[in-house]
Amino acid sequence: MHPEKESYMNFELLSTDAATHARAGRITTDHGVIETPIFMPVGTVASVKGVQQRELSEDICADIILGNTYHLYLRPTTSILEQAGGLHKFMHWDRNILTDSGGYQVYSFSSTRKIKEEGVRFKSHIDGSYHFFSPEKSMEIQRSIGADIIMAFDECTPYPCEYPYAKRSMHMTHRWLDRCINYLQENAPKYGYNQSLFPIVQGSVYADLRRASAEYIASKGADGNAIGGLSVGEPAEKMYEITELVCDILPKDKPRYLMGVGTPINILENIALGVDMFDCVMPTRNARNGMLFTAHGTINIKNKKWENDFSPIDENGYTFVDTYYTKAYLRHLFAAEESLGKQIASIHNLGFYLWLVREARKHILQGDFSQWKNQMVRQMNNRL
Ligand code: PRF
Repeated sequence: MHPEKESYMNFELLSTDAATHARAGRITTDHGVIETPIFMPVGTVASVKGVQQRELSEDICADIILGNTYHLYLRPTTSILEQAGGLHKFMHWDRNILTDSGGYQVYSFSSTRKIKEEGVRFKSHIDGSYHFFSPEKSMEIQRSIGADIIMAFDECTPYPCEYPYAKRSMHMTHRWLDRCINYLQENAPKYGYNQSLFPIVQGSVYADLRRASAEYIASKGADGNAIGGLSVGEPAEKMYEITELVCDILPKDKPRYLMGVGTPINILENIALGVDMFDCVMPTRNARNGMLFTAHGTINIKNKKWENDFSPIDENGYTFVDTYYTKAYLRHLFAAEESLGKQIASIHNLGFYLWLVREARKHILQGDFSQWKNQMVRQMNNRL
């Protein structure tokens, strides 16, 4: 699509907050513009659970969603995705897609897995069959899926993790990254548009390992860089400490993606440390359990106290559902176990997350991010 350029992805850094390290920027790919900071709804199996693509684009205003190599490889399989002409066409989503590389999902979903230098052997959580992922295989699958941003194949160490294991694992993740890069040098994208590889910083909670990993990742000159291995059970303060250290080393002129984070408060704190991109299952998973995020705190909509509360779900109205339906109605849907309840709650939560990052961006550009963030963090800590 852009033969004159080796890499089409472009990142413009528009503004950096004076009081924090928060940044407002703009990523442009062959599938459009992503205003940063951004939250990416998770659509593991070519579906953001309970939410239609039209709602994602028109109501929630998502510029980019996330898919998972592990799941898409098992179902619908790469053969089906190739026949469809890639994931964008298969699911009728013409904005951006990012795919995770599979490693992390193998660790969280597969009951048995064996990690070796060559790659990871694992058992499918669907039918128990055995499969093997290597850095090359992950790149090959991600080329067939055809996401705009693809992730390097890494090992996400658990928490806690002994220092020697974390160190060995980090070096293996670096060697795997080189194999991903080599593979992509020899194999062009399949669908005529560019795919940007984001490498992933690892190193558990050890400052010296994180520093070494960030320097190694930075030296690759990728279109964007990710921080993995956090939000795996460590205290939030530890996560912030590591994010700060890593952001200080990663290039300023490239987007930074913190994988699998997090609560609305985690997101604002990490934006303040210089992170531009986030994803998490929390807004959709918690919605399915009846938990709503709002600017004034969280709501358990299943609670009896909402039984006769006929006020709108959320007066702020992030999406149409917030003012279209009442709390009492949504509570009823959960009590009656109607799937519509989960759908409405998912649209609300995603709408809120996307509103939150748009507001953050607005305040960064306006120059009052820090005060706004501190007030939001105080407010969102409540249980309503
Ligand atoms: N690596 C990859 N995906 C991830 C993570 C990681 O470390 C995390 C950690 N929170 C979430 N998703 N590849």
